[in-house]
Amino acid sequence: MLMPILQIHSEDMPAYAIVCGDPARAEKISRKLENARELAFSREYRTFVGEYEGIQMAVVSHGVGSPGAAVCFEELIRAGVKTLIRVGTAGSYTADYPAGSVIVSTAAVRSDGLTRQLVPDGFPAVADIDVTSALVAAARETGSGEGEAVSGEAGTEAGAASFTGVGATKVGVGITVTLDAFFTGVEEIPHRKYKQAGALAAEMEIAALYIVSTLRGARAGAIVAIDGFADSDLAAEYDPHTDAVAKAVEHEINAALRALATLARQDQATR
Ligand code: R1X
Repeated sequence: MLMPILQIHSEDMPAYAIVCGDPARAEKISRKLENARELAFSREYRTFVGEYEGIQMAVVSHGVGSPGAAVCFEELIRAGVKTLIRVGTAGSYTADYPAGSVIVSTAAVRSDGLTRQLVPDGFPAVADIDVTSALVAAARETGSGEGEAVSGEAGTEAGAASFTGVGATKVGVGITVTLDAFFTGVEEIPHRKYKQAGALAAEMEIAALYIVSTLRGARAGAIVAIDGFADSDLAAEYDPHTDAVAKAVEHEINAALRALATLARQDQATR
């Protein structure tokens, strides 16, 4: 069956997918797959399939923002994808996780418009527990390249966690916030409250991923590379094109690939 917006056929789709915002990043991730091939590049949605550690998986870009990303998640699940991991970028709420860190999102604050049109107020946007466990383990074991794993303690601020990773990459685990607005207008976004309540970072698509996956019976998780500060008190000049961010992106990609392969092997063992 042809998915009308992604322009992919369900017959070509594996059960596992990595999703990311940027079509160029999807291509970059696909280069880590064996026998990678591009299935379609329709609007912002670029789809590759290939194998990682012998596991068939897809890599698909979903663009910026929840409504467009939700279209991608819906069509992927309709096409047969059952496990999705988002690999993204986010602004941090805490100096404990500066640019160059990575954070695994356990749940997302639904500060978006899209999910309000899908589920009632108060319905939680939560990650799947098995996907999250696999992601946390993989993020702590993996690095941006060759290197030795290190570990340490992050600060004591609410939501902060112990970290491990390769080199200077910190791995946080906690709640993220999904917003619609990237650039601010005249309305205030309650960054300070999110931060005080213990959220670690803000981005623009995870709530949509968790809600659509919950609604449609798929499982999902997400990992983000920190590329600056979301909170205006901490805001430095936004520059996502630094070596530290590139290293964190590489780290999260490696972690997501490893986690997805682990989950697939667990599924094979329990079938
Ligand atoms: O999720 C956010 C969005 O997709 C993070 O980065 C993008 C905007 O640059």
